[in-house]
Amino acid sequence: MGGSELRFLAPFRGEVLDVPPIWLMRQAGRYLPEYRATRAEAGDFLKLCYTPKLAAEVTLQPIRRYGFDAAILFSDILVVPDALGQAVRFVEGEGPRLDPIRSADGVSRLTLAGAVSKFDVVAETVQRLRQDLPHETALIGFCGAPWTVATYMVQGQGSSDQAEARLWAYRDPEGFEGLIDLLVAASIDYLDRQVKAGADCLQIFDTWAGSLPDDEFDRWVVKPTKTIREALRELHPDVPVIGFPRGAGATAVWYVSETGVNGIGCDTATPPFVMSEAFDEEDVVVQGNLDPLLLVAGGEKLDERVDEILDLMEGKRFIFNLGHGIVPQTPPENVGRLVERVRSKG
Ligand code: 1CP
Repeated sequence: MGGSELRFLAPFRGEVLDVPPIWLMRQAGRYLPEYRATRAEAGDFLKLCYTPKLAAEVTLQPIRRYGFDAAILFSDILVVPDALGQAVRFVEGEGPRLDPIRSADGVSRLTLAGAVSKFDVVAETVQRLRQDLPHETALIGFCGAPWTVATYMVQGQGSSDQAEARLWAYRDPEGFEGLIDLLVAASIDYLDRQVKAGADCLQIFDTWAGSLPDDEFDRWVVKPTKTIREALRELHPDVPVIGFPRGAGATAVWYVSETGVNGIGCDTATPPFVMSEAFDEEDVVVQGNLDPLLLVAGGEKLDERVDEILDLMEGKRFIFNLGHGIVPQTPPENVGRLVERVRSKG
């Protein structure tokens, strides 16, 4: 697997590089014409995720263009509910739709045993990538965190406030816990298969971590992530796990020390002094946090901000990334400009 020499993994080995490794969340996606072509060939979005040849192709597209230090498996966090038996549809121009689950009864109809065949299709994509990626490129596997995946399963679609999951968690915590426990077990199994197939690093996306206050954050974000992290440490002690608890704010430090993640993804709103100092006492690599909209704006503003982030994180174990995913209206040449700027430093 060549894992140990990968430049991307150097910060996890404790090394500080002059030029930090770089990859971008949603680096494969609609801003790339070649993605739109492969997506049209697949027709349906989930079909793209479940066709290893096509999923591997779109994973490779941004690597060919920009030579990022890491590729991220092309899939979606909603593959897990789909595999568990809650059918997911992607409606063109609207986003995901699921038949909502709001009771223990609904959870009891899902099965982990049934999910394995779909998890194995994703693992096949990872295997292909292991063959096709340049030797110097790391491969990141991922899943959605149980809390964030649950918000879609309970709401039945994306939402700005995740109200249905939050209400269920308040009204019937034991029932809701049944769903979270199932997602913890499914995530461990899914990530384990990705590593066995060749993933060098894992990221847990908790896009909606910021919607929960203190005790709820602890119970639904921190504890499940800790369980997943500990189980994977038993299975694959050398594979680093990056947590991305978007919107966690000041509790991100607590999240790191409790969960034991090896990397912390900082979102766009994370202030510079938090990125550069708040994690100093933790054994953790910091990743982030350029505003994805600066990548749309481009120009000198983009250059200035990139330089600020590089200066801020000089001498730290750091991975350059955005604070959230690339948006579809991003001009591809601005991504090239960013990569060049980062690499010309140091
Ligand atoms: O039409 C299209 O082509 C679909 C657009 C798209 C893409 C490119 C979706 C639908 N998912 C993806 C890929 C994807 N999603 C990746 C691939 C790897 C990469 O290049 O980074 C990853 C890691 C995700 C993760 C994901 N999916 C998250 C967590 C990260 C984040 O961005 O916050 C979430 C919340 C989703 C759900 C999802 N999938 C797609 C959409 C439009 C949404 C958001 C739905 C909503 O909340 O309204």
